[in-house]
Amino acid sequence: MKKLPLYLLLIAGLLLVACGGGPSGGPSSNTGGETTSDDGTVQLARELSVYNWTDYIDEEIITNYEAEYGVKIIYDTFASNEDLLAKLQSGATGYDVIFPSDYMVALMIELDLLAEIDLSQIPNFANIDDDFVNAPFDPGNKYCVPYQWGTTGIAYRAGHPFFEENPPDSWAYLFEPELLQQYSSGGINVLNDQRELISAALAYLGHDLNTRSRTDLEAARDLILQAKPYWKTFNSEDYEDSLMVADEVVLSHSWSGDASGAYYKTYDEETEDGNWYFAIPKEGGVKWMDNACITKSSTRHATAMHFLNYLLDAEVAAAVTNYTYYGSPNAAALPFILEEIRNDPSIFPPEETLNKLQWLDDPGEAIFIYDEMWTAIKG
Ligand code: N2P
Repeated sequence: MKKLPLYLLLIAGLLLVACGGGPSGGPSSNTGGETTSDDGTVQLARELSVYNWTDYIDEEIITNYEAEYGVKIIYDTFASNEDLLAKLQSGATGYDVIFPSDYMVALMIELDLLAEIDLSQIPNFANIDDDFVNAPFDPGNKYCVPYQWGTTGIAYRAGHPFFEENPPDSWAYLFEPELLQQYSSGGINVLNDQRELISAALAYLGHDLNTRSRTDLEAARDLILQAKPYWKTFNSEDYEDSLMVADEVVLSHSWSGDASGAYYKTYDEETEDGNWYFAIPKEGGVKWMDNACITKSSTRHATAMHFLNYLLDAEVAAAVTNYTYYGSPNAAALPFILEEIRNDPSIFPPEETLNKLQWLDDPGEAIFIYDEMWTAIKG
């Protein structure tokens, strides 16, 4: 791990003493706040509140940070960008570090929900691959650092008689009744995620995934409503384990890492194969990047940046990917990523596959149309 500038560097022993909550009161009786001494030394806060996607970090990464730096992490999870936004907009001010995706970063910047970061305090930012720096949704990385990236496609049960003959290669496998009839009795899951599900429908219809057209979005809604009776579940949280690994479904709209996770968790040494395969539909779809950002309301900004820097350490970032099976934007992490993950085209797809995929943008005012369609879909 690269050394932090001296004034941010915490001497763990000192912190433990300072935070012991001794009878003398003063800063040490402060439950979470940081303190800055006259010489500019920042002592890390006692606590940091981190709000991340479900099942998106190896717990050991958290406990290691707590043990090494004496900061207690209050960890909470959300299921979608929209849930995260709703939480912040409902006035929740306790969260310090959050993990919005690309389009949601743009929206949150606009809504003034994010605090600017100081990259000079995040030396491990130098570990990030140039391809992931300075993304259009956050020019100059003024607000966020890249955390994980991936793709969205279709996971399907290997060995299923229908899929053996007809390997899913199109979003038709999620939307066309003639196909759905052939395997829906085995269970089909879709991501409980409004941009993702609407994007899959838009891709199948040949529309721009960032369309602002009401006509396009209504067509996507209608396609979804026609297929919905064939779907068993809307789940984007624990579908990997509770539905795919558990064989409760035979096909799922899926994020790359969850499909790969299901493959590795069901891997059989004898057959040298896992039960779940992942396909990127020929019509294309979404590629996404999730980011670590600091809320505007955070009162523990220096500690939050310290934590961001920790996440960007090469070995820590590799441990994240070795747990989540998502792509890492951290170039320095690559040598520490398990070989089977590094060489897995479902996780790190070839250029020609990536070129078929689109990043999602902040839809501007059309967000209200997306919300309206989603309400109709879920109703
Ligand atoms: C993992 C969540 C993946 C995040 N459970 C997709 N943006």
